[in-house]
Amino acid sequence: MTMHQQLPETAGTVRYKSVCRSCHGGCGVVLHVRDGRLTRVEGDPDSPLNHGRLCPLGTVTTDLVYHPDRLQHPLRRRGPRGAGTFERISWDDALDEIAERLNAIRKESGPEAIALGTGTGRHHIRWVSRFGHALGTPNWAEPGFAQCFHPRVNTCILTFGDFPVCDFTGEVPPACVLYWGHNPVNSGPDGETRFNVLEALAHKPKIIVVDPRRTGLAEKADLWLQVRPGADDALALAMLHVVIGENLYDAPFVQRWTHGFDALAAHVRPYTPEWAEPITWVAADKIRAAARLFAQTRPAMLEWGCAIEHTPKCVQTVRAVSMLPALTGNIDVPGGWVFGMHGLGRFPSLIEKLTPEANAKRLGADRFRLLGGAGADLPAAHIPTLLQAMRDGVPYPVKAFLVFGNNTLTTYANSTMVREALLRLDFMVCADLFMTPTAEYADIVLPAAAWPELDQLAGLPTVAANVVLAQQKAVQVGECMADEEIFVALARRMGLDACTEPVKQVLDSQLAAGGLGITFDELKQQGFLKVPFRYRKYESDGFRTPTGKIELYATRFEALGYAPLPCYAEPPESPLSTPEVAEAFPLVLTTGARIPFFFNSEHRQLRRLRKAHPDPIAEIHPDTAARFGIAHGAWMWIETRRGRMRQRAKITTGIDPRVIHAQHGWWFPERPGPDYGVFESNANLLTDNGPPYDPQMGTYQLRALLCRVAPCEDANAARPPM
Ligand SMILES: Nc1nc2c(c(=O)[nH]1)N[C@H]1C(S)=C(S)[C@@H](COP(=O)(O)OP(=O)(O)OC[C@H]3O[C@@H](n4cnc5c(=O)[nH]c(N)nc54)[C@H](O)[C@@H]3O)O[C@H]1N2
Ligand SMILES: Nc1nc2c(c(=O)[nH]1)N[C@H]1C(S)=C(S)[C@@H](COP(=O)(O)OP(=O)(O)OC[C@H]3O[C@@H](n4cnc5c(=O)[nH]c(N)nc54)[C@H](O)[C@@H]3O)O[C@H]1N2
Ligand code: SF4
Ligand SMILES: [Mo]
Repeated sequence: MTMHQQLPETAGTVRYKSVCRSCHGGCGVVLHVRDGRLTRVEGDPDSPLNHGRLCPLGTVTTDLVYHPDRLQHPLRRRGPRGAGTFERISWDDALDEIAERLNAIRKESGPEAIALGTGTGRHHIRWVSRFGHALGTPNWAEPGFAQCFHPRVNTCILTFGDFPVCDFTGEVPPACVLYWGHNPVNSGPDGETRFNVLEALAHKPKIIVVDPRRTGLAEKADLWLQVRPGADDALALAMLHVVIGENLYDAPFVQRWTHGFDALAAHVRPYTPEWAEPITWVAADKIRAAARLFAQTRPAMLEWGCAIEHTPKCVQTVRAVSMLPALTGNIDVPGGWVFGMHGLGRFPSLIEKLTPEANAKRLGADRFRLLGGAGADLPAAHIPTLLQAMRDGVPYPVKAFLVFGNNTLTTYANSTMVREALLRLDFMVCADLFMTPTAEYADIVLPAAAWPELDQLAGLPTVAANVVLAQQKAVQVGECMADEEIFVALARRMGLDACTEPVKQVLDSQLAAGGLGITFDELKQQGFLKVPFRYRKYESDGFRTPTGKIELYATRFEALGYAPLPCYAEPPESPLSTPEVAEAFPLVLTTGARIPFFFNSEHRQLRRLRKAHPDPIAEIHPDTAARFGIAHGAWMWIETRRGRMRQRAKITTGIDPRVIHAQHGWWFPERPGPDYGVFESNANLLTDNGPPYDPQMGTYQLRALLCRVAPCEDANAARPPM
C-alpha cells in the first residue's frame, strides 16, 4: 500500500492533508507523521469547513489511533456466541472462512439470508450496500436510514428535487436561523461543522430555537420554544398557519415556484396556535412570534436535526418543517437554504446487480417505500423487520450478519431484542476499531483502519458536495485494514463478478462522474476542492420534481400512496394518546442529545475525553427530582414499559418538569466483557422498535416515550456522587 507525502518534509516529519472523520466529518486536517507514526493532528487553516480549528474529538486523534485496546489482528471466536473468548488468526484464514461461510449460506438459503449493517455517516457507508448488491442481497441497514438524516434527504428529494443545506460557506451570513431539534454547536451534520455555525452566529442573526432543553443556543435565542418532545409536527403546522394566514409568505416566489399552495392553505387553516398550545406546551403567542420573526427576517435558514426523525411520524414532520423556508422564499439564495453543486458523481452502488426478484425481497420494502422501495434514494432494509427475520425466521430467515462499524447493541432501539436476534445467527462478522459489546457476539472480528489509516473521498456537506476532500492514508496500525479494502478482498475470495476493482479506481470514477477534471492522486496534493457555486439554480433548471416546482402538495407521495400534505399525529405513547400508561409512567422521555466528548457509542475508552465526562447523565427538573426523591449527582433509575436503566441525575431548570432527558450510546469499555456494562445505562433498553412505524420510512421510536424515575440505592451506595 502506498502512502503519499503532500507537504514539504521538515526535520523528519512528513505532513499529509486529510479530512477528520471522528464525527460525520468535515474538518480539514494536517497529519504529522514521524518514523511512520502519527505524532500530531492539526486543523488545516486553509479548509473552508473549519479554518484550522478542531473539536475535542479531533484533538485526541492520536489517542484513538494508538489506543492499547485497538483491534490489530483478525480474531475468531472460540466457544459459544457471546462467551467472550477469541483467538488470533491471519487475514488469509479470516477471509477464507468468511468467504466459505457466506458462499455456503448463499447457496443454501439465497443471498437475502445474508444481511449487512453499518454505522452512521461512515466513510465506507456506501461500500456496505455496494458489497451487498454485488453478492446479491438487498438487505443492508444503517441506523440513520429510517431515523436520522435520510428521512430528511428522501423527503426533500421528493419535495424539492434535491436536498437543501445551510449556506455557511458563501459571502452572505444568515439574518435569522431557526434551530429545530438540532444543536450543531455540539453535533453538526455531515460537513456542516460547528465552526461554520459559530461563524454565522458571530454575525448576530436572530435566533429561534425549538428544543425541550435549554441549550446554549436556547440561552442566546431571541425566541426559545420549549416544545414537548414529539410535538414538532403540531408546532410546524401552527407556524405554517400563521405564515399563510397573516400573508407573511413570499407571494411571487410561492406563485411561480411552488405547487399546491391553495391546498396547503386550506389544509393548515384549522391548525391555529391556540389549537397547538395544549399539544406542544408552547404558548400560542410565542408560536405566532416565531412564525413572524422567521418569515420577516431575510435571509433565513433552517438548521434541523435528528430530533424530529426519532418518532413514528418522522417524515410528515420533516415535510411540515421544510415548508417554512420554502414559503418564505429562502431557497437557493445567499445566506439561506441552498442546493449543492454535487462535486462528487453518483456512487457506483451496483444496485443494478439486484434482480427485480432480489429487490422485492428487501425486508420492509413493501411497506416502507421511502426507505426500501420506489421512493428511496438508496434503498435499505427496515431494521425491526430485519431483526425479526434473524430472531424468528419470518418472513424468511436471515442467517448471517456482517457488521461494519455499528454498535448494534447500543444504538438500535430495543437492545433486549437486538441481543436475542444476534444470538440466533448462524454466522456473524464484525469489523470495528475496538472490541465492543456487539463485536463480542461475532464469529470473526476484523480490525478496521481508523480514518488516518485509509484513502477515501468526502463530498461535503453530504449530498450537496460543495467541497470535495481527499482523506488519505498516512499511517498503518497493526494489521488493520480499511473497510473498503476488506470488501474488495472478500469479493475476490468469494468469486463475485463485481466489487473486485481496486478502491482507487472507484474513487477516480466518482471524481470523473462529478466532472471536476481531477484524479484522486491530484486531489490529495491539494487536500480539497471547492466547487464553483451558483445560487438560484432553479431559475434555469427548475426543480427536479414531476411539476418542476417545490411540491407543497407532494405528487410523488400521492403516487406512492402516502399523504400528500403533512398531517399531525400524536406519538404512540404520550400523555395525550395513552393517558392510562401515563398514570404509571408520568414523565416524557427524550434521549440522545449530543455532547461534544463522544460520538454516539464511541470514545468512552479515550481517557482525556472520559475524564471530562465520566458517567452517563440524565437531566431532571428540580421539582420532579424533589417529587421522586432524586439527589443531584446520584444514580437514578429511568424506566419505561420495556425496561429500566440507570444514569446519574443532573438537576436543572433547563428542562420542563414533565420531561426527562437521558444520554444514549453508553457502555463501559473498562469493565469486563463480554457485556462491558451495556445493559446498565443504555438508553435503548427503554426504547421501542415495535409498531406503529412511520408509514413512509418505517421509523421507530427513540424519543418521546413515557417513563418514570426512582433513586437507585445500590449504585449510590457503591459509587459516590459526582
Ligand atoms: N436512544 C437513542 N438511540 C440512538 C440515538 C438517539 O438519539 N437515542 N441516535 C441514533 C442515531 S441518530 C444514529 S445515527 C445511531 C448511530 O449508531 P452507530 O452508527 O452504531 O454509532 P457509533 O457508535 O458512532 O458507531 C458504531 C461503531 O463504529 C465503529 N467505527 C468507527 N469508525 C469505524 C470505521 O472506520 N470502520 C469500522 N468498521 N468501524 C468503525 C465504532 O468503534 C463503533 O463501535 O444511533 C442511534 N441510536
Ligand atoms: N460530538 C458529537 N457529534 C455528533 C454525534 C455525537 O454523538 N457526538 N452524533 C452524530 C449524529 S449520528 C447525529 S444524528 C447528529 C445529531 O445531532 P443533532 O441533530 O443536533 O441532534 P441531537 O443533539 O440528538 O438533538 C438536538 C436537540 O434536540 C433536542 N430534542 C430532543 N427531543 C426533541 C424533540 O422531540 N423535539 C425537538 N424539537 N427537539 C428535541 C435535544 O434536546 C437537543 O438539544 O450529531 C452527529 N454529531
Ligand atoms: S467536528 Fe468532527 S470533523 Fe471536526 S474535528 Fe471534530 S470530530 Fe473531527
Ligand atoms: Mo445520527
